[in-house]
Amino acid sequence: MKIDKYKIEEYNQQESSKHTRKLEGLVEEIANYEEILQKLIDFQIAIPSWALGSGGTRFGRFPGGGEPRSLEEKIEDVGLLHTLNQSSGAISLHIPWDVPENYQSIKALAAQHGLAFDAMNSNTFQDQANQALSYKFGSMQHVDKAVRKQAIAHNIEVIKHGVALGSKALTVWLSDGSCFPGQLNFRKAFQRTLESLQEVYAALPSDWKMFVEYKAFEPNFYSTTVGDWGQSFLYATKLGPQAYTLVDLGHHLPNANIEQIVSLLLMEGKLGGFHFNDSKYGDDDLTAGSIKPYQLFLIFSELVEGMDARQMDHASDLGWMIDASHNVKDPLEDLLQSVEAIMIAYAQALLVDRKSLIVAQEENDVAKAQEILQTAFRTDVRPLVAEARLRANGALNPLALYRSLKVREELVKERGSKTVATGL
Ligand code: LRH
Ligand code: MN
Ligand code: MN
Repeated sequence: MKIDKYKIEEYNQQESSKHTRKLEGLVEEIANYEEILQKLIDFQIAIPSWALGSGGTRFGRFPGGGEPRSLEEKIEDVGLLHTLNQSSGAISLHIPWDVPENYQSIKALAAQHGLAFDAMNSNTFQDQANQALSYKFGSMQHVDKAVRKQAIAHNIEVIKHGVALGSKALTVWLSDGSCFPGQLNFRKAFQRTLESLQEVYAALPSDWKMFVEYKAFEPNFYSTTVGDWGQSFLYATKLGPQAYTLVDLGHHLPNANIEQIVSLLLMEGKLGGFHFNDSKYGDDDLTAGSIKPYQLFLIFSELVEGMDARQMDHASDLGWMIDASHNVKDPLEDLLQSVEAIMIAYAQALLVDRKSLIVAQEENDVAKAQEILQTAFRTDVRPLVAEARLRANGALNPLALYRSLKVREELVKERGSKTVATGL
Protein backbone atom coordinates (compact mmCIF):
# COMPACT_ATOMS: atom_id res chain seq x y z
CA MET A 1 0.00 0.00 0.00
CA LYS A 2 1.00 3.59 -0.57
CA ILE A 3 -0.17 6.75 1.14
CA ASP A 4 -1.04 9.44 -1.36
CA LYS A 5 0.50 12.84 -0.76
CA TYR A 6 -2.84 14.57 -1.15
CA LYS A 7 -4.25 12.53 1.78
CA ILE A 8 -1.55 14.04 3.95
CA GLU A 9 -2.20 17.52 2.61
CA GLU A 10 -5.92 17.11 3.12
CA TYR A 11 -5.40 15.95 6.71
CA ASN A 12 -2.95 18.76 7.47
CA GLN A 13 -5.43 21.25 6.07
CA GLN A 14 -8.13 19.98 8.41
CA GLU A 15 -5.83 20.22 11.41
CA SER A 16 -4.22 23.48 10.37
CA SER A 17 -6.01 26.04 12.57
CA LYS A 18 -5.71 23.88 15.70
CA HIS A 19 -2.01 23.43 15.01
CA THR A 20 -1.38 27.13 14.40
CA ARG A 21 -3.04 28.03 17.68
CA LYS A 22 -0.86 25.60 19.62
CA LEU A 23 2.29 26.78 17.87
CA GLU A 24 1.79 30.50 18.46
CA GLY A 25 3.00 30.57 22.05
CA LEU A 26 6.14 28.63 21.23
CA VAL A 27 7.17 30.82 18.30
CA GLU A 28 7.23 33.86 20.56
CA GLU A 29 9.19 32.15 23.31
CA ILE A 30 11.98 30.53 21.29
CA ALA A 31 14.67 32.91 20.09
CA ASN A 32 16.33 30.55 17.57
CA TYR A 33 13.03 29.07 16.40
CA GLU A 34 13.94 28.66 12.71
CA GLU A 35 17.31 27.11 13.51
CA ILE A 36 15.71 24.54 15.81
CA LEU A 37 13.06 23.72 13.22
CA GLN A 38 15.73 23.06 10.61
CA LYS A 39 17.57 20.72 13.00
CA LEU A 40 14.36 18.80 13.59
CA ILE A 41 13.69 18.54 9.86
CA ASP A 42 17.21 17.23 9.22
CA PHE A 43 17.16 14.64 12.01
CA GLN A 44 16.49 11.10 10.75
CA ILE A 45 16.12 7.92 12.79
CA ALA A 46 16.72 4.53 11.21
CA ILE A 47 14.09 1.84 11.60
CA PRO A 48 15.26 -1.70 12.38
CA SER A 49 13.97 -4.27 9.91
CA TRP A 50 13.34 -6.68 12.77
CA ALA A 51 10.86 -4.37 14.51
CA LEU A 52 8.30 -4.39 11.70
CA GLY A 53 6.73 -7.60 12.91
CA SER A 54 5.53 -8.33 16.44
CA GLY A 55 8.53 -9.14 18.56
CA GLY A 56 7.93 -12.24 20.59
CA THR A 57 9.33 -13.21 23.92
CA ARG A 58 10.63 -16.65 24.64
CA PHE A 59 7.18 -17.41 26.04
CA GLY A 60 5.30 -16.74 22.86
CA ARG A 61 4.58 -14.57 19.90
CA PHE A 62 1.30 -13.03 18.85
CA PRO A 63 1.59 -11.73 15.30
CA GLY A 64 -0.97 -9.07 14.53
CA GLY A 65 -1.43 -9.67 10.81
CA GLY A 66 -0.24 -7.87 7.71
CA GLU A 67 3.39 -8.30 8.75
CA PRO A 68 6.00 -7.91 6.01
CA ARG A 69 6.85 -11.25 4.38
CA SER A 70 9.99 -10.16 2.58
CA LEU A 71 12.71 -7.54 2.59
CA GLU A 72 10.75 -5.68 -0.08
CA GLU A 73 7.71 -5.48 2.19
CA LYS A 74 9.88 -4.35 5.11
CA ILE A 75 11.17 -1.51 2.96
CA GLU A 76 7.58 -0.67 2.02
CA ASP A 77 6.64 -0.52 5.70
CA VAL A 78 9.48 1.85 6.53
CA GLY A 79 8.42 3.84 3.47
CA LEU A 80 4.94 4.20 5.01
CA LEU A 81 6.43 5.47 8.27
CA HIS A 82 8.67 7.91 6.44
CA THR A 83 5.81 9.20 4.30
CA LEU A 84 3.88 9.95 7.47
CA ASN A 85 6.62 11.46 9.64
CA GLN A 86 9.47 12.36 7.24
CA SER A 87 11.88 11.42 10.04
CA SER A 88 12.42 7.71 9.34
CA GLY A 89 14.52 7.97 6.21
CA ALA A 90 16.63 4.84 6.73
CA ILE A 91 16.37 1.14 7.39
CA SER A 92 18.83 -0.99 9.34
CA LEU A 93 19.14 -4.58 8.12
CA HIS A 94 19.99 -7.72 10.08
CA ILE A 95 21.74 -10.58 8.26
CA PRO A 96 20.64 -13.36 7.68
CA TRP A 97 17.12 -12.26 8.60
CA ASP A 98 17.15 -9.92 5.59
CA VAL A 99 19.30 -11.40 2.87
CA PRO A 100 19.05 -9.13 -0.18
CA GLU A 101 18.78 -11.19 -3.35
CA ASN A 102 18.95 -8.51 -5.97
CA TYR A 103 20.87 -5.47 -4.79
CA GLN A 104 19.85 -3.26 -7.70
CA SER A 105 16.12 -3.76 -7.25
CA ILE A 106 16.35 -3.47 -3.44
CA LYS A 107 18.31 -0.25 -3.76
CA ALA A 108 15.88 1.11 -6.32
CA LEU A 109 12.91 0.26 -4.10
CA ALA A 110 14.50 1.96 -1.08
CA ALA A 111 15.31 5.04 -3.17
CA GLN A 112 11.73 5.16 -4.40
CA HIS A 113 10.65 5.46 -0.75
CA GLY A 114 13.39 8.00 0.04
CA LEU A 115 15.25 5.53 2.27
CA ALA A 116 18.95 4.98 2.89
CA PHE A 117 20.56 1.85 4.33
CA ASP A 118 21.78 2.48 7.83
CA ALA A 119 24.16 0.23 9.80
CA MET A 120 24.20 -3.46 8.84
CA ASN A 121 23.83 -5.91 11.73
CA SER A 122 25.55 -9.27 11.91
CA ASN A 123 24.13 -12.25 13.76
CA THR A 124 26.39 -14.75 15.50
CA PHE A 125 23.99 -15.23 18.39
CA GLN A 126 21.81 -17.84 16.66
CA ASP A 127 22.66 -20.97 14.76
CA GLN A 128 21.32 -20.96 11.21
CA ALA A 129 19.98 -24.07 9.50
CA ASN A 130 22.86 -24.45 7.05
CA GLN A 131 25.61 -23.51 9.50
CA ALA A 132 28.60 -25.85 10.00
CA LEU A 133 29.55 -24.99 13.59
CA SER A 134 27.50 -23.95 16.63
CA TYR A 135 27.63 -20.69 18.58
CA LYS A 136 26.38 -22.36 21.74
CA PHE A 137 29.58 -21.42 23.56
CA GLY A 138 30.12 -18.12 21.84
CA SER A 139 31.29 -16.90 18.47
CA MET A 140 34.25 -14.51 18.45
CA GLN A 141 35.40 -15.62 21.90
CA HIS A 142 35.09 -19.35 21.13
CA VAL A 143 37.85 -21.72 22.26
CA ASP A 144 37.74 -23.34 18.81
CA LYS A 145 39.43 -21.25 16.16
CA ALA A 146 37.20 -22.72 13.45
CA VAL A 147 34.11 -21.25 15.14
CA ARG A 148 35.82 -17.87 15.43
CA LYS A 149 36.68 -18.03 11.72
CA GLN A 150 33.07 -18.78 10.86
CA ALA A 151 31.92 -15.74 12.86
CA ILE A 152 34.55 -13.53 11.21
CA ALA A 153 33.57 -14.75 7.74
CA HIS A 154 29.90 -14.00 8.49
CA ASN A 155 30.72 -10.43 9.52
CA ILE A 156 32.78 -9.91 6.37
CA GLU A 157 29.88 -11.19 4.31
CA VAL A 158 27.59 -8.69 6.07
CA ILE A 159 29.98 -5.89 5.13
CA LYS A 160 29.82 -7.04 1.50
CA HIS A 161 26.01 -6.91 1.50
CA GLY A 162 26.24 -3.44 3.05
CA VAL A 163 28.72 -2.19 0.46
CA ALA A 164 26.42 -3.37 -2.33
CA LEU A 165 23.51 -1.47 -0.76
CA GLY A 166 25.39 1.72 0.11
CA SER A 167 25.46 1.28 3.88
CA LYS A 168 28.39 2.82 5.76
CA ALA A 169 28.53 0.94 9.05
CA LEU A 170 28.59 -2.47 10.66
CA THR A 171 27.05 -3.03 14.08
CA VAL A 172 28.48 -5.99 15.93
CA TRP A 173 26.52 -7.23 18.90
CA LEU A 174 27.91 -10.40 20.43
CA SER A 175 26.00 -12.54 22.87
CA ASP A 176 29.33 -14.12 23.85
CA GLY A 177 29.90 -14.67 27.53
CA SER A 178 29.29 -17.33 30.12
CA CYS A 179 26.44 -18.61 32.24
CA PHE A 180 28.42 -19.98 35.18
CA PRO A 181 31.52 -19.06 37.16
CA GLY A 182 34.54 -20.96 35.93
CA GLN A 183 33.08 -21.55 32.45
CA LEU A 184 35.30 -18.94 30.84
CA ASN A 185 38.76 -17.46 31.20
CA PHE A 186 37.79 -13.77 30.99
CA ARG A 187 41.17 -12.65 29.69
CA LYS A 188 41.35 -15.29 26.96
CA ALA A 189 37.74 -14.58 25.96
CA PHE A 190 38.54 -10.88 25.66
CA GLN A 191 41.71 -11.49 23.66
CA ARG A 192 40.09 -13.96 21.29
CA THR A 193 37.20 -11.57 20.74
CA LEU A 194 39.60 -8.71 20.10
CA GLU A 195 41.59 -10.76 17.56
CA SER A 196 38.38 -11.79 15.79
CA LEU A 197 37.12 -8.21 15.72
CA GLN A 198 40.50 -7.09 14.37
CA GLU A 199 40.06 -9.39 11.38
CA VAL A 200 36.62 -7.94 10.70
CA TYR A 201 37.97 -4.42 11.18
CA ALA A 202 40.65 -5.12 8.58
CA ALA A 203 37.90 -5.89 6.05
CA LEU A 204 36.12 -2.58 6.69
CA PRO A 205 36.06 -0.15 3.73
CA SER A 206 37.91 3.08 4.58
CA ASP A 207 34.70 5.13 4.71
CA TRP A 208 32.91 2.69 7.03
CA LYS A 209 32.47 2.67 10.79
CA MET A 210 32.28 -0.33 13.08
CA PHE A 211 29.93 -0.06 16.06
CA VAL A 212 30.70 -2.32 19.00
CA GLU A 213 27.43 -2.76 20.89
CA TYR A 214 27.60 -3.78 24.56
CA LYS A 215 25.04 -5.47 26.77
CA ALA A 216 25.26 -6.35 30.43
CA PHE A 217 23.45 -9.68 30.37
CA GLU A 218 21.18 -11.99 28.37
CA PRO A 219 21.44 -14.55 26.90
CA ASN A 220 24.48 -15.13 29.10
CA PHE A 221 23.73 -14.53 32.75
CA TYR A 222 27.07 -14.70 34.53
CA SER A 223 29.41 -12.73 32.26
CA THR A 224 29.22 -11.00 28.90
CA THR A 225 32.38 -10.48 26.89
CA VAL A 226 31.28 -7.07 25.62
CA GLY A 227 29.33 -6.34 28.78
CA ASP A 228 29.53 -2.60 29.33
CA TRP A 229 30.73 0.65 27.82
CA GLY A 230 34.18 0.20 29.38
CA GLN A 231 34.74 -3.07 27.57
CA SER A 232 33.27 -1.74 24.33
CA PHE A 233 35.49 1.34 24.65
CA LEU A 234 38.54 -0.90 25.14
CA TYR A 235 37.77 -2.90 21.99
CA ALA A 236 36.97 0.24 19.99
CA THR A 237 40.18 1.94 21.13
CA LYS A 238 42.35 -1.08 20.41
CA LEU A 239 40.69 -1.62 17.03
CA GLY A 240 41.35 1.88 15.71
CA PRO A 241 39.76 5.12 14.53
CA GLN A 242 36.93 3.52 12.55
CA ALA A 243 35.61 1.64 15.59
CA TYR A 244 33.11 3.19 18.02
CA THR A 245 30.92 2.25 20.93
CA LEU A 246 27.20 1.82 20.32
CA VAL A 247 24.82 2.56 23.18
CA ASP A 248 21.60 0.55 23.31
CA LEU A 249 19.52 2.13 26.07
CA GLY A 250 18.23 -1.23 27.32
CA HIS A 251 21.63 -2.82 27.75
CA HIS A 252 22.65 -1.39 31.12
CA LEU A 253 22.39 -2.57 34.67
CA PRO A 254 19.48 -0.93 36.52
CA ASN A 255 19.84 2.79 37.29
CA ALA A 256 22.99 3.23 35.18
CA ASN A 257 23.65 6.88 34.42
CA ILE A 258 23.49 6.59 30.63
CA GLU A 259 23.72 10.34 30.06
CA GLN A 260 27.09 10.41 31.81
CA ILE A 261 28.32 7.48 29.69
CA VAL A 262 27.23 9.38 26.58
CA SER A 263 29.02 12.53 27.68
CA LEU A 264 32.33 10.76 28.29
CA LEU A 265 32.21 8.67 25.13
CA LEU A 266 31.59 11.86 23.16
CA MET A 267 34.49 13.55 24.93
CA GLU A 268 36.76 10.72 23.78
CA GLY A 269 35.39 10.79 20.22
CA LYS A 270 34.27 7.19 20.60
CA LEU A 271 30.50 7.44 20.62
CA GLY A 272 29.26 5.86 17.40
CA GLY A 273 25.55 5.59 17.68
CA PHE A 274 22.38 4.56 19.44
CA HIS A 275 19.77 1.91 19.67
CA PHE A 276 16.79 3.74 21.17
CA ASN A 277 14.19 1.93 23.23
CA ASP A 278 12.94 2.06 26.79
CA SER A 279 12.87 -0.37 29.67
CA LYS A 280 11.68 -0.90 33.19
CA TYR A 281 13.62 -4.04 34.08
CA GLY A 282 16.17 -5.19 31.50
CA ASP A 283 16.46 -5.29 27.73
CA ASP A 284 12.71 -4.82 27.49
CA ASP A 285 12.81 -3.13 24.06
CA LEU A 286 9.76 -1.02 24.89
CA THR A 287 8.76 2.06 22.91
CA ALA A 288 11.30 4.89 23.30
CA GLY A 289 10.16 7.41 25.90
CA SER A 290 7.36 5.19 27.20
CA ILE A 291 8.84 4.56 30.66
CA LYS A 292 11.55 7.15 31.38
CA PRO A 293 11.06 10.21 29.17
CA TYR A 294 13.15 12.40 31.50
CA GLN A 295 16.12 10.08 31.04
CA LEU A 296 15.70 10.25 27.27
CA PHE A 297 15.71 14.04 27.50
CA LEU A 298 18.82 14.05 29.74
CA ILE A 299 20.62 11.82 27.24
CA PHE A 300 19.72 14.19 24.42
CA SER A 301 20.77 17.13 26.51
CA GLU A 302 24.26 15.60 26.85
CA LEU A 303 24.28 14.72 23.17
CA VAL A 304 23.52 18.28 22.12
CA GLU A 305 26.03 19.71 24.60
CA GLY A 306 28.80 17.25 23.68
CA MET A 307 28.23 17.32 19.93
CA ASP A 308 28.17 21.11 19.88
CA ALA A 309 31.39 21.20 21.92
CA ARG A 310 33.04 19.02 19.26
CA GLN A 311 31.30 20.86 16.40
CA MET A 312 29.65 17.67 15.25
CA ASP A 313 26.70 17.54 12.87
CA HIS A 314 23.71 16.35 14.88
CA ALA A 315 22.06 14.63 11.94
CA SER A 316 24.96 12.80 10.35
CA ASP A 317 27.88 12.33 12.74
CA LEU A 318 26.27 9.63 14.87
CA GLY A 319 24.16 6.61 13.94
CA TRP A 320 20.58 7.08 15.18
CA MET A 321 18.60 3.86 15.28
CA ILE A 322 15.63 2.38 17.07
CA ASP A 323 15.87 -1.10 18.53
CA ALA A 324 12.46 -1.73 20.03
CA SER A 325 9.80 -4.32 19.35
CA HIS A 326 7.47 -6.35 21.45
CA ASN A 327 4.29 -8.25 21.73
CA VAL A 328 1.27 -6.08 22.24
CA LYS A 329 1.17 -3.10 19.87
CA ASP A 330 0.86 -2.72 16.14
CA PRO A 331 4.59 -2.52 15.27
CA LEU A 332 4.12 0.44 12.92
CA GLU A 333 2.18 2.43 15.53
CA ASP A 334 4.86 1.56 18.06
CA LEU A 335 7.59 2.83 15.74
CA LEU A 336 5.71 6.07 15.03
CA GLN A 337 5.50 6.60 18.78
CA SER A 338 9.22 5.87 19.25
CA VAL A 339 10.24 8.32 16.55
CA GLU A 340 7.94 10.96 18.03
CA ALA A 341 9.37 10.46 21.53
CA ILE A 342 12.93 10.78 20.19
CA MET A 343 12.07 13.96 18.28
CA ILE A 344 10.41 15.44 21.37
CA ALA A 345 13.45 14.68 23.57
CA TYR A 346 15.75 16.16 20.92
CA ALA A 347 13.62 19.31 20.57
CA GLN A 348 13.54 19.78 24.35
CA ALA A 349 17.31 19.36 24.52
CA LEU A 350 17.69 22.05 21.87
CA LEU A 351 15.68 24.40 24.11
CA VAL A 352 18.02 24.14 27.10
CA ASP A 353 19.42 27.54 28.01
CA ARG A 354 23.08 26.45 27.76
CA LYS A 355 24.63 29.79 28.70
CA SER A 356 22.65 30.06 31.92
CA LEU A 357 23.33 26.40 32.70
CA ILE A 358 27.09 26.94 32.46
CA VAL A 359 26.81 29.93 34.82
CA ALA A 360 24.70 27.92 37.28
CA GLN A 361 27.21 25.05 37.18
CA GLU A 362 30.22 27.31 37.68
CA GLU A 363 28.46 28.98 40.62
CA ASN A 364 27.32 25.69 42.16
CA ASP A 365 23.76 26.91 41.87
CA VAL A 366 22.22 23.46 41.94
CA ALA A 367 18.58 24.57 42.18
CA LYS A 368 19.00 26.91 39.21
CA ALA A 369 20.63 24.17 37.12
CA GLN A 370 17.67 21.89 37.81
CA GLU A 371 15.21 24.66 36.95
CA ILE A 372 16.94 25.26 33.62
CA LEU A 373 16.81 21.60 32.62
CA GLN A 374 13.26 21.09 33.77
CA THR A 375 12.02 24.27 32.10
CA ALA A 376 13.11 22.75 28.80
CA PHE A 377 11.83 19.28 29.66
CA ARG A 378 8.42 20.55 30.71
CA THR A 379 7.90 22.63 27.58
CA ASP A 380 5.29 21.02 25.38
CA VAL A 381 7.30 20.90 22.15
CA ARG A 382 4.84 18.70 20.27
CA PRO A 383 3.60 21.60 18.10
CA LEU A 384 7.22 22.38 17.20
CA VAL A 385 7.92 18.79 16.16
CA ALA A 386 4.65 18.79 14.22
CA GLU A 387 5.60 22.04 12.47
CA ALA A 388 8.93 20.49 11.39
CA ARG A 389 7.00 17.57 9.95
CA LEU A 390 4.56 19.88 8.20
CA ARG A 391 7.41 21.76 6.51
CA ALA A 392 8.92 18.46 5.40
CA ASN A 393 5.55 17.37 3.90
CA GLY A 394 4.81 14.86 6.63
CA ALA A 395 1.59 14.57 8.61
CA LEU A 396 0.85 16.84 11.57
CA ASN A 397 -0.10 13.77 13.59
CA PRO A 398 1.28 10.62 11.93
CA LEU A 399 -0.35 8.16 14.31
CA ALA A 400 -3.81 9.72 13.99
CA LEU A 401 -3.55 9.72 10.19
CA TYR A 402 -2.23 6.13 10.17
CA ARG A 403 -5.37 5.13 12.04
CA SER A 404 -7.82 7.15 10.01
CA LEU A 405 -6.36 5.80 6.76
CA LYS A 406 -6.71 2.28 8.18
CA VAL A 407 -3.19 1.38 7.11
CA ARG A 408 -3.02 -1.83 9.13
CA GLU A 409 -6.35 -3.02 7.78
CA GLU A 410 -5.07 -2.41 4.25
CA LEU A 411 -1.86 -4.33 4.97
CA VAL A 412 -3.83 -7.27 6.35
CA LYS A 413 -5.98 -7.25 3.19
CA GLU A 414 -2.87 -7.24 1.00
CA ARG A 415 -0.72 -9.67 2.91
CA GLY A 416 -3.11 -11.74 4.95
CA SER A 417 -3.70 -12.07 8.66
CA LYS A 418 -1.29 -14.92 9.29
CA THR A 419 2.00 -13.41 8.15
CA VAL A 420 5.07 -13.59 10.36
CA ALA A 421 8.04 -11.31 9.69
CA THR A 422 11.56 -12.65 10.13
CA GLY A 423 13.38 -11.35 13.16
CA LEU A 424 13.50 -11.99 16.86
C1 LRH B 1 20.60 -7.44 21.46
C2 LRH B 1 20.19 -6.41 20.46
C3 LRH B 1 21.21 -6.24 19.34
C4 LRH B 1 20.66 -7.19 18.31
C5 LRH B 1 19.18 -6.89 18.41
C6 LRH B 1 18.27 -7.84 17.73
O1 LRH B 1 19.77 -7.45 22.57
O2 LRH B 1 19.91 -5.21 21.07
O3 LRH B 1 21.22 -4.95 18.85
O4 LRH B 1 21.20 -7.02 17.06
O5 LRH B 1 18.97 -6.83 19.81
MN1 MN C 1 20.47 -3.30 20.16
MN1 MN D 1 18.87 -5.47 22.93
